[in-house]
Amino acid sequence: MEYQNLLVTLKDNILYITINREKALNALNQVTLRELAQVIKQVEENDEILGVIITGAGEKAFVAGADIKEFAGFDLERGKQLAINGQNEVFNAIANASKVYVAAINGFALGGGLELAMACHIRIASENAKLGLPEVTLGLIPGYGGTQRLTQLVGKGKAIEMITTANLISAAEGEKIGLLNYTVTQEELINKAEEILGAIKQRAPLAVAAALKSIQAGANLSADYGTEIEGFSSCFNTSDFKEGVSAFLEKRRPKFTKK
Ligand code: DAK
Repeated sequence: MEYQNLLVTLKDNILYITINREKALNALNQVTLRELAQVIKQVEENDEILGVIITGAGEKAFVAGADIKEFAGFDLERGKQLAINGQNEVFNAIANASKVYVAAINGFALGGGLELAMACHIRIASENAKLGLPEVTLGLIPGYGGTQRLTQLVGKGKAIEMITTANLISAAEGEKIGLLNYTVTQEELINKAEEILGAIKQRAPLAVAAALKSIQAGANLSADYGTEIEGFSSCFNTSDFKEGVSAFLEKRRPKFTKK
């Protein structure tokens, strides 16, 4: 099947998904999210697929977040609906999948991009990768599960630091705090993902699926995505959101007014 913003290939029981909007640093717009939802659904239905690798086109970015130019005009209701749809059809659908997804992070993984990587079961990054949740710079909070998944992966203290400072961290730091499984060179990135899936492919698929289901059931028990969606969508009604997005588009520092 042909996609506008994805390259999708099946080889040796592994599905390779490349987000292919290199000029926009592979930012997730609505078309890309819809296409991802379609592919993720097919992964569950296709017995030939035993594992998935998600990466970004080029050597600069995995995904530099949701598409800021697109969501600049959203209001509370639209933001809320899109957050719910995105959570259900893409981010939670990956996390709850019966096959292992590996994020091969080949550069910037920011905002919705890091949230996509965190929805995957395993994360490997190239040494040049930079990771962060810069939403508060835009007057927003993470809206695709980031407040919950980052906390689960790195603990509350580091998650609060990363989300409230909006600071980016290096791949080395990401590995140190448990956000990444491995850091490798750009050349080694896909090989490392294939090596891990190569082992998983030889194991009993039903047992792998049962293990994933059991681990995820525990994670879901301690996650509150509803509060995140409420907090995220309420930000769309603030002047600080409009200012944060305008400042990004005008390439200047934002001036927040707490309104
Ligand atoms: N969206 C749209 N375009 C983006 C983009 C993004 N997230 N990131 C980069 N680009 C575009 C830039 O605008 C630029 O386009 P042109 O100006 O050439 O047209 C091009 O990609 C190259 O970027 P730069 O020129 O900025 O490249 P630099 O090397 O100078 O900087 C950078 C790289 C990654 C540090 C910088 O591009 C950057 O700060 N990007 C934005 C990072 C960011 O704040 N990401 C968004 C986080 S917030 C939602 C649910 C969730 C979310 C939103 C809505 N709903 C349910 C509605 C999530 C929000 C986020 O992800």
